[in-house]
Amino acid sequence: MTPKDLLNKLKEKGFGPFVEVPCSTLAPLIAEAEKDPGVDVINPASEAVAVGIASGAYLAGKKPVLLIQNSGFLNTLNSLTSLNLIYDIPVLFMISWRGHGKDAPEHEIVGRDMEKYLDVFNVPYGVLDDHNADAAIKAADEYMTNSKKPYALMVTPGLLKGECAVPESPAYEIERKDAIVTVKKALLKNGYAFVSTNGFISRESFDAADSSDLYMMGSMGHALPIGLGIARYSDKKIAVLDGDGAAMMHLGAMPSVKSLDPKNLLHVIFDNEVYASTENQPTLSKDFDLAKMAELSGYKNVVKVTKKKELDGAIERLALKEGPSFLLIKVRPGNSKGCSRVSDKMTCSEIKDSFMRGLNGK
Ligand SMILES: Cc1ncc(C[n+]2csc(CCOP(=O)(O)OP(=O)(O)O)c2C)c(N)n1
Repeated sequence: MTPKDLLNKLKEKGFGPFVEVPCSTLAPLIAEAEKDPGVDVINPASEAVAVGIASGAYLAGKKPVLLIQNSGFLNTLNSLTSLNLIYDIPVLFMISWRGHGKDAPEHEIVGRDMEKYLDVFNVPYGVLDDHNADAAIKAADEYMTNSKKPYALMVTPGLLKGECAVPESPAYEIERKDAIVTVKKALLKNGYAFVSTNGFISRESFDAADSSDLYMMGSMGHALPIGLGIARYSDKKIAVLDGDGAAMMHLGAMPSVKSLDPKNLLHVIFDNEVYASTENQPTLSKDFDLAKMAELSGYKNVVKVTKKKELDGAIERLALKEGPSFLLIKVRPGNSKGCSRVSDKMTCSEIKDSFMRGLNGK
């Protein structure tokens, strides 16, 4: 099925706006919607926010569609159960079914039990294939009109084929991989332990130096909270390597820095203003200064760099300072080629064991 056909069928039934938090499986449909001037695309920072915006759009008379990954469906469950299902607010969940068949370990559990989750939360669903889009969308529309409850359309990996448009690159000169290499080199020398966010940041970090880091595969947006927990109970210096999209997904973590005041924490965000790992859809950081957020959140040292020549000195200085410290590095979109998933080399449990041995010395 082409993403354009699918989008047109949804438009014909009056669906929109399209509220998206990306998954690479849905990337061609998101790209198609982004370039259609007749479609309103909204890019909130998390699926939990997305379901709120979509619900508001319904209240104002729209027929909203959520475009989200199944891991992100789990981020919507509070609103689903305590808003949509009890106030009768229908939104169409279009959910990528990662973990349907062989996939990366972070998708295994949610993928295997996806139908059970939908059943348990009383969300009827259809699984899109190459031929059933008309019937599936009609069934969704009728159910939502009659019951005023949410409905889900599942999209399996590989179903949607097409271009994933890349927005114009910001003119930043630093490549994310080069920044990761520079940061890791300086911090390893100073005895830091690392927690790195999911997606290509962990892959590139593993490729840069195969140290005993907590390379996250899933739980997007939780690198900082994990780092805060470690920093509070460890004497080691802790570096959190984060993405702008991931950090903003759970931005509510940052004010905890003020109350916990971890002297041994350095939070580094590689800010490319997009979700590079899922084909460069825009995040909100183009117009939201994460360094200002860090200042408000009580980090003691806050530094922002946009130029290669500033990065070396900035990281060398921050490595030695008492924290909590924050470094925002503006980098170019895109991913370096040939970096394999860390989980192709180690199981998640092995990653954790290796990290704990490095941290605790046993
Ligand atoms: C809850 C959840 N929603 C969506 C995804 C899909 N996903 C994986 S990596 C990623 C992008 C990460 O973007 P960012 O943190 O900005 O780092 P970048 O890849 O741009 O360096 C997304 C959206 C996910 N893993 N989990």
